Amino acid sequence: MATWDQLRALLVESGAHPDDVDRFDVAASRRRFLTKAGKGGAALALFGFGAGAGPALTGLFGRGLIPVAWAQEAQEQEIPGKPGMVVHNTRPINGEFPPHLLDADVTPTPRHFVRNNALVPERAANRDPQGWSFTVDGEVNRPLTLTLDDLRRMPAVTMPLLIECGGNGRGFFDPKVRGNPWRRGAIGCAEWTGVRLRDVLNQAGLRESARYTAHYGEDPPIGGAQPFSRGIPIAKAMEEHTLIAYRMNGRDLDPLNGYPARIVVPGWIGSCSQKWLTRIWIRDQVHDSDKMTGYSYRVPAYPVVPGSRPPEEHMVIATEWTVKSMITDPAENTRLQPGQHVAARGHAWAGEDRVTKVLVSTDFGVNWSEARLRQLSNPYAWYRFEADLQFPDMGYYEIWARAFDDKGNAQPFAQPWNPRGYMGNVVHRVPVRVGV
Ligand SMILES: Nc1nc2c(c(=O)[nH]1)N[C@H]1C(S)=C(S)[C@@H](COP(=O)(O)O)O[C@H]1N2
Ligand SMILES: [Mo]
Repeated sequence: MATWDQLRALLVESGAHPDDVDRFDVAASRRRFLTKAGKGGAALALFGFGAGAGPALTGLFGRGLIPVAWAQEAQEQEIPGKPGMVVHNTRPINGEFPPHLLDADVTPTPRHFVRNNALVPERAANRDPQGWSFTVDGEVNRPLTLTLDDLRRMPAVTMPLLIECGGNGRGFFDPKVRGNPWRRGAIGCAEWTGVRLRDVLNQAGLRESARYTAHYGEDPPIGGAQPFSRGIPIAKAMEEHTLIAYRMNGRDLDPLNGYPARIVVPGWIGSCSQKWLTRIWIRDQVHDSDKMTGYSYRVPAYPVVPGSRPPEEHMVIATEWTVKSMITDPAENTRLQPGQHVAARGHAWAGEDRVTKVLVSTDFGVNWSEARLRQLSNPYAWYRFEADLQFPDMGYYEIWARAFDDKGNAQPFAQPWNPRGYMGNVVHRVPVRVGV
């Protein structure tokens, strides 16, 4: 059996950047390396190449370009309801799908990522709505308790909405930061059905003193942690696209995505979208749970030196996403023939802002052309972009996509760094090989 060090040496010898190899030295994949890879050839196979492909790899593993290994991991672990999910953890469950599996305008439930801080509640696992309700209390005139039937009797809305984990893209942070090394797939745009949160809050009657929400769910914490809880300012809670959802893509919620009901706060980091909802506490101050304070879901108020630790009082709550895009077709590492035309496509989104254009490049950012761009439904669903590309000559290329918003922001080429790896929005680079 090969040791990790032997495999690491082999991959580095084959042209992989040591930092990129180490990025995969996370407990889960390490275990798989040790059990699955008997010798060097197997290690290369894990990275998507046949034995003897060593020399051809040189140059392919530029920094940040090591997606093949990751695609391979997808087959390793099956989570019920989420076939093919790339699983970072099983306790709690955390997993994502690679961009080429997220091409649909509306993300199918089996392809919607899962980000859990705690265990899946038994009620959700059993899909048993008996006895479930949630309360609204705190700075309200009429505290409420609502059952699933109560929710279903209220006016319902249905719309595709983006949920994206604040840590999506963390895997591209350099130096590495702790936390799930999400690549690009901790995002989904499912069609959610539910009631507007503001309808529920209006029913409870917000007091003048109401300032912030505090959300609670019934997922049992692991290892003595506080129950996972975050909140949002009242203005965002009252926004018409902020929902309490009880249907996802026309069905009951998936147990992993919050059955029987969850909050959906589109455009903001996913942690605002409390799953397995049990309580909305209206507060007269900014919510101050563990996950609202310190370095949790907070970013420095100014750009910091990569790897440094800014003082806690310089950290501010992470809220809405900034402009981003993702190429969903072709898949990373697609092989093409010289002269081949490629209809490239993907998604763009911009938190609270509007996407104004997406530029694409096939020559490492030297030349750019504007993709066709369409807003698909509401501003909190992703936009579609498409571009006709051609690769006349053989060689190694990358398709780059860069989205711009109506505030004049664009995606960066190098990921700005923060201590916990939030809000990653570096340009997506899809490697393609033409006749090589
Ligand atoms: N009760 C509860 N709600 C939660 C979480 C959690 O751990 N417990 N995780 C949050 C985080 S960090 C994210 S990114 C989203 C993920 O939603 P999804 O698993 O449906 O994709 O749920 C949020 N809601
Ligand atoms: Mo998240």
